Amino acid sequence: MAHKTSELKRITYDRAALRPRLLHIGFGAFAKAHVMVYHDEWLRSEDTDWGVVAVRLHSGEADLTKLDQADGLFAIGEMQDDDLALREIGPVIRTLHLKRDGTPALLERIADPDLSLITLTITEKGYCLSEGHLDLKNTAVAQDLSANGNPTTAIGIIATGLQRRMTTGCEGLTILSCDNLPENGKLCRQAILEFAERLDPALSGWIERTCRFPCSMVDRITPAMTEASHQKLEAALGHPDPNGILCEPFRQWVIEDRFAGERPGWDQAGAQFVSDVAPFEDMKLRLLNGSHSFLAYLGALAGKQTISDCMADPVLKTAAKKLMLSEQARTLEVPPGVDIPRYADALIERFSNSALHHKTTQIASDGSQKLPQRLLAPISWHIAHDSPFPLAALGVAGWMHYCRGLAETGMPLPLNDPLAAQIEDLAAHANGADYVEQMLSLQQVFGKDLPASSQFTNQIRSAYDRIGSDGVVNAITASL
Ligand code: CS2
Repeated sequence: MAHKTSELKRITYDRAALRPRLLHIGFGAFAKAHVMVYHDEWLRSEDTDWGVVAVRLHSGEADLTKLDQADGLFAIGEMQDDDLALREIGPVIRTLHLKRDGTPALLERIADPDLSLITLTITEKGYCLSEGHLDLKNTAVAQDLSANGNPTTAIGIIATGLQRRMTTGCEGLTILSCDNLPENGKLCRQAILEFAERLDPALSGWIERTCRFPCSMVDRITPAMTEASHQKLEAALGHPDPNGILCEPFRQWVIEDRFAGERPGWDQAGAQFVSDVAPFEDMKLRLLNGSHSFLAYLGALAGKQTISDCMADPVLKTAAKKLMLSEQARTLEVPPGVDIPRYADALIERFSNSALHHKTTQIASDGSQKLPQRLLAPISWHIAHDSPFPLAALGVAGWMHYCRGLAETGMPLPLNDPLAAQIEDLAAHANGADYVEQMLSLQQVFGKDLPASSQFTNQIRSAYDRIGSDGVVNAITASL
C-alpha cells in the first residue's frame, strides 16, 4: 500500500467539445503515461477542440474495448518509492483497432479534414527500416505494397491515408515520431516517402511539400503493467481501473519546432519546442537507454529482476554511472543548458526508484533494434577517437550471452526480438568465438564497418570470454 497517495486530480475541461484532431498510433502504456499526460495538461490550461483518436494495429484489441467501456478515461499514478500521485486523463474521444475496425476505418480517419497530427509510439521495429531505408524484404512491407489499399503496417497505413488526403484535396499533416530512435522524425519520413514512392509517384512529392516530420526526444520510465501494479492502483483509487498506468514522476519532451499546421500547446505542460533536437536525443539515448540496455543484459544474466535491484548492487550501480560519464558522455554534443554530471546523477536516482519494478527482461527485448543507437554508435565514436570502451563492450557481449537464453542463476531468459529465430539458430549451433563471430555478422545490428574493425571484434570477443569464465560481476569489476 502506498505511503502517501494524493487525491485523484479530475479533469476540468468539457470533453464534449473535443474533435478528432490528433490520431495516436501505438496507444500503449507509454503513450498513456507520456503523450496523453502532456496533452491532458494542455487541455486543462486552454480552451481547445483537440481530441484524440487512440489507435492500435496488432495487439491490444481488448485494451481498447476496455477503454471504450470507460468512455476513454483512465488514471495515471506517478510513483516515487512509497508516494503515489493520481491524475485522470481525458483527451481520448474514440478508439480504433486495425483488426476490430478494419483498414478502411483507419484510412477514413487519416483522411478526415479535421485531423492535424499523427503521433507514433510503435517501437523501433514499427518503422520497418533496415540500415536507414524501408526494408523491402520485411514480409509485412512487401505484403502492404501488393495489398491494393489494405495495408497493415503503420508506415503503409499512414502513406495510404495520406494518398487519400491528397486525392480529396485535404491539407498535409504533421507526423510526429515519439520512439527511441536517433533523428526519429527523419527516419519516419524516409520510411513513409519510400513507401509512398512505390504506391504512387505523385504522392511522395505531395508529402514532401505538405507534411512535416519533426524529430522528438521523449522520456518517462513506464514499466509494463502487472497484476501487482493493477492491485496497487486499485488500492490507491478505491476501485479498479483496467486502463490505468503507473509510471515515474519525471517526464521530458523535446520537440523539433516544425509543424505542418497548428501546433498543440504542449509547451504549457512543460514540453520544449526547439530548432535542433539531435543533442537531446543522443544524450537521452546514450545515457539513459544505453545504460538501461547495459543493466538489462548484464543485470538479467546476474539474476537481477529489476533496474532498481541492479541499483542495489554496488558493482552494477558504479558501472552504470561510469558507463554514462566515462564512455557515453564523451561521445555527445552537450545540449544547451544541460549539466551532464547532474543529468547522470538524476538518472541513477530515477533507476533507483523502488516503486517502479521495471523488469530487466522487458528492457532486454528487441536488442537487435536497440543496440545500434544505444551502444554501437558510441563505440564507433571511440574507435574513431582511439579511446577505450570497456563497459560498452561488456554491454554488447552481455547481449550475446543473454541471447543464449540462460542466466548465471540457471533461470531461463526470454528472447523477444524480430531476429529471435535467426539468433536462436546461431546459439544452438555455435559456441565461444564461433558464436561471437556469427553474431557480429548480423549486418542489421552491426552494419559493415564495426565488424571490419579488429579493435572492435577483439574487444567484444574478450569481453564475451571474460563474462563466460569469470561471471558478470567479476568481469565488470575488472573493467571499473
Ligand atoms: C527502455 C525505455 O525498454 C526500454 O528499452 O530503455 O523504454 C525507457 O524506459 C524509456 O525510453 C524512458 O524514457
